[in-house]
Parts: sequence; C-alpha cells; structure tokens
Amino acid sequence: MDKNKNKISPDELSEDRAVREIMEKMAAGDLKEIETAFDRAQTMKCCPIGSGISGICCKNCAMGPCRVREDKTGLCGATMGTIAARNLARHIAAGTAAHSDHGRDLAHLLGLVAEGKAPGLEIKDELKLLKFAKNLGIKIDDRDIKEIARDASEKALSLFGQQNGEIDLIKMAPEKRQEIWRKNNVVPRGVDREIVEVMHRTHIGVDQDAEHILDQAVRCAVGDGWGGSMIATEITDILFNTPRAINAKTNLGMLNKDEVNLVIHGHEPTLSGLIVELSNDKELIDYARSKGAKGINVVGICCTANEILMRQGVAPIGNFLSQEIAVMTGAIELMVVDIQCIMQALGELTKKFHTKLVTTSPKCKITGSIHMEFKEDNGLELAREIIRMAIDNFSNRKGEVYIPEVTSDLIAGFSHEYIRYALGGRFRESFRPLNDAIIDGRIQGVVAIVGCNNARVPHDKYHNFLTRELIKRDYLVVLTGCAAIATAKCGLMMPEAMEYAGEGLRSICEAVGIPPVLHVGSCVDNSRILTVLSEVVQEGGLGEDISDLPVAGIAPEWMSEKALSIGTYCVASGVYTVFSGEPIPVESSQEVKDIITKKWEEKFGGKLEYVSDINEVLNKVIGHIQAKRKALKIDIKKERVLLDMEARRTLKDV
Ligand code: SF4
Ligand code: MSK
Repeated sequence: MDKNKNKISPDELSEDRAVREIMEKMAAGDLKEIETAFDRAQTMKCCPIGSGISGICCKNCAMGPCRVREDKTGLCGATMGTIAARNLARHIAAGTAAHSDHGRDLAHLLGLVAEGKAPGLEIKDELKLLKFAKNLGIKIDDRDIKEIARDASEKALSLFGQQNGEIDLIKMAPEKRQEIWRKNNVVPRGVDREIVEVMHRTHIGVDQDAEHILDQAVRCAVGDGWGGSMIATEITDILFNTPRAINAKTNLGMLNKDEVNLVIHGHEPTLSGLIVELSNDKELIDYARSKGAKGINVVGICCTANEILMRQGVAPIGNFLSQEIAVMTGAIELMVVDIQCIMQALGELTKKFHTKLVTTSPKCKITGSIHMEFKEDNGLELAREIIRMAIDNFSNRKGEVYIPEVTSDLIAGFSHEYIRYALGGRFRESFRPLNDAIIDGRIQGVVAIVGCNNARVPHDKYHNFLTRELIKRDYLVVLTGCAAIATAKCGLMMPEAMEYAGEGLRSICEAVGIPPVLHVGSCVDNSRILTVLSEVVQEGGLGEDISDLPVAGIAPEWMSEKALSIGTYCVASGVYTVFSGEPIPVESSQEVKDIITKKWEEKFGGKLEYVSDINEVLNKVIGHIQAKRKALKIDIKKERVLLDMEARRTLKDV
C-alpha cells in the first residue's frame, strides 16, 4: 500500500508525538509498504448498517442476514427495535464474558496459590484477602490464611456457575442500589447464567420485546461490574498487591536501543508479572550481556501494561493503537501477549521485522506466532524461557532501529484504598475530605474517562481534550485502560498538571498530594470506581445512592464490547454515561435509544447516551453534574469565612 494515497496527515490521526514520528518515517522511507490500523481505517469504510447508523442488521438465523431500515422488519417479523436490542445485548454479553472469564482464571489461580501449586506466586495482600473473604461470607476467625484463600477461591468460582439467589458481591453496593436492582429484577443470579440467558433470549423466536431483552442485558452487565470484574480486581490485588502511588515513565522513548526490549501486551498480570520480576535476575542479565546487549528492558502495551504499571512501575509504551507502531521501531525483540485487544495484524507485521510474537494463553492463538502455553504451575519456567528467547533474538535486529525520543513522567497506583489513604492519612484514612471538597464546591464532581482507542477517531485526542477541560473546571478525573495511558503520555498524570487545574481542585490536590488526574488501573478495574462511589455514598452528605452523586462516566474513543458492558453496568449502578467517537450500534432505532436513555434513567437513575460532538459531551456531563449538585442543594458556593480570635469569642457555644 502506498502511504502517499493517504489524505489524512499524522497530525490529524494521533495526538501522540511518538506515534506521529513513526508515521512520518513510514511515509518517507523503507516502511512505505507497511500498513497499520490507521491506514486500514482510511481505505476500509465501516458498514453503515452493521454500525447501526443507517439501519440494523440481524444474522441470528439462516433466513438472514436481514438488513432492516425504518418501518421494515426481518423475515421472521423482527422489528428494528428488537434487532437493535438483541445486537446490543449480545455485545454486552460478550464484554461481560471477556472480563468475567479473566476473573474466573484469577479465582482459580488464588486456589492454586493457596495450595502451593503456582511457583513464584504468593498471597501479597492478606488484609485485602480477609476483606474479600468477608464479602463472600467466608468464616475468618483465627483460621490459617491459606485455608481462607482456598475457601475464597472456591466461593468466587461458584459465583460464575451459581444458578439461583444473588451473587454475594452486590452487597458491596449501597443498600438503596441493591433495592433498585431487586425491584427491577436485575440482580445477577450467577455470572455465567446471565451471559447464557442473553444468548438464549436473543436466539430467533425467543425474547422479542426490546425493553425486556435489555433488562436481561443489564442483569448480565451487573454480573460483570459487581461480579466477574470485581473478582478479577480483588484477586489481582490479593496476589500481586493493592496498588499504591508509584512513579513511572511512559511512551515509545522507554524502548532502549542498547537493551533487549521485551513487550508485555494484553490484559493478564500473572505471567507478565513474573517476566518483569525475572528481568532483574542476574543470570539472565549476564546472559543478555553475553549476547551484546546492555540489559533487559520490559515494557508494556494496553492493560497488561496497566496492571504491571500499577504494582511494579513498568513503563506503558503505548495504548491500543500504538501496538503496531511500536513494532515499527525495529527495537522489539519479543512481544508476549495473553488475551484481549491484541491485533491479529501483529502476526504478519512482526514477520517484517525481527520481532517474535509469542502467544501464551490457552484461549488465544494467532496464526504465524509462536505459542508457548502458560499453565499456573509452569509460570516461572516459562517466563525464563521467554526472556531467554528475547535475548537470543537481540542479534537478529535488521535494518534501522528508530526509537522516538518521547517520554513522559507519570504517577499511577490509585486504588480506592490508596485514594482513601491519600485523602485522610494513615491514621484517619477516609473519603471524608473528598466528600467535603465536593460539598463545598472546591471539587465540582468526579468524572471517569474510560475505554479504548478507535482507529476511526483521532488517537488519544478526545481523552486528552476532555481531561484538560474538566480539570480546568474543578472536576476530578479518574481514568482506566487506554484512556489512562493516553493522558499519561501527554503529561497530565503528574503533579505539574496542577497548573491546568482550576483553583478549587488544585487546592485539594496540593493539600492531599495527588495529581488532578488519577490512574485507577486497567479496564477490568472500572470495578474500583464502583467501590469508590459506594464508599463515597457511605461516607455521607452526598445522598443515599450512587445516582445522587455529582459524577459521570465517558467512553470517548470506545471500540471493544467490554466498553459496552462497562457502560451498561455503570448506568445500572446509577451513573450517567456518555459514549462518543463511534456510535453505539443502535443509532437508527429510536425505540432502543429511548430505552437506554429515558427508560433506564427512570429505572436505574443512570442513562447510556451516544453524543457525537465532543464539546457537547463536555457540556452534557457538566450539565448533569450541576443538576445533581442542585438536587443535593450544594450548588451555591459557600464563602469560606475566616474568623479572627475576637470574632470567635463572640460565637456562642452550641
Ligand atoms: Fe432475519 Fe429474523 Fe433470522 Fe434475524 S432472526 S436473520 S431478522 S429472519
Ligand atoms: S486495553 S478494552 S482497548 S481500554 Fe484494556 Fe484498551 Fe479498550 Fe482494550
């Protein structure tokens, strides 16, 4: 493909200076024939029916695919609303499945660690294990920690296959929220059960009422946020440590020309954590030196990077849309991938360089890559083998190595436990200072910016625009996933970003010692945001439920089905959530758009809305938060009154 055919300049395609540099190099030199998702997005237009923009497509039976527009139905009589609801429900089920299967593996791993069957791994946060076990209804007393871990593993695993009742972890939500779920019959009985029921109910000839179908999609998504994802986050903290503030660096400049560069990519922390630990092993470093390298440099992409950044400070060199660009530096000896968001294009692309692509999950193979399967009992051995393979490949570099000299500092590690600690100090850790700052208006509200990159949306641009505009207006911004890496790359996750923040937000961040933009973790860690919101409600003064809080969520560059599940469980938890960039694929069904906005707002206090214009997204989110402040009667700014001693003496005791 000739790059000169592209009409869109790198400046318009990406906000990331390092990515643009590689694109310019591609266009000018030897890499001219190579294409990336940025190029493919220009030559391949997306289907307007499949994307729901000008109609709806159903392929749920062999009488179709049926392309339905306006007042037409499918062959079986399915209406546009039914088809749009079924499609959305299936996307949500797939997103829930992805997060939850990840959580299931971690629950299984916890049991193996308890039994000493996972070499190199141990229980790192016992306190968190005790809290998690308590939430699962497990007896603690003075039992051995490993027994508690084994029981917690079994109980967590049982929540996936549970058939009746309620999954225990919904009790982490405020009482009022639980009642709303019970009243609307959306409490998940078991994580897997709800996914299966979505698939059944959306089969031809079963559930054919759009609202009823989407109620089940909500139940499924609640099973993700308060079930599968919650389990994944809790157990990751137990086994790999609960994140605390940590300094790191980001972007492609963290690749090192003189060292063996090994990239971890995907979503799982298990094998990648071991690789990072082992990269400091003297024997392996000596081996690298014997092959002419100065050392071993492990860096990451996507949410595997986020997981390991939060705990071990590994450098994220990029987010979803950087994965192909990173290979084009010619500096990567080996890219080891696990699950989710790994582009198949890496298979062919890495062949054009010396880079080895290694798949490790029993669930993910990519044609043309090397498969070295990870099992819990071979982690250490496999990590060592993979590092040695990367070292052996160092001398095979071909052509020019070009690493853009672009890096940014960042602070990550804002688990809800660390935020509480940062706010209150070791002896009085609490969310009280945050609640007070929101009540007195120094912080206007909290906005979560989450989700992916999308090759049809300028890379990182919306994440960074919204973050800057919101902190300027005194909104605290919390980020996860690729959104977090985007803002980190442009330097917004450092205390220096305070200069962009409004006066009120800045005063709180300075007093507490946190940046105005907080990295909360990977995409599965959006469940952490649910926990923060529950604890803020519990702290008091801002209503009785999450839906009372002056908060909102935005997925401005979303692309994965997981994002739809996240958006839906946020709405089900009472949060106004806006998607931008590419539309939610229900655009042409007014019936479904009304359900996920008006109906869901009536039922759950949150709504899911697609807004294409990014300025309008900003205005809508601010408008929503201000309406919540008004309802809480905290919309009028109270003047801080400073009294001198004389004035104090005149005050009567109360
Ligand atoms: Fe067409 Fe109905 Fe079959 Fe869907 S289920 S493909 S609308 S006939
Ligand atoms: S990696 S799901 S592109 S956030 Fe979690 Fe990024 Fe979205 Fe994948």
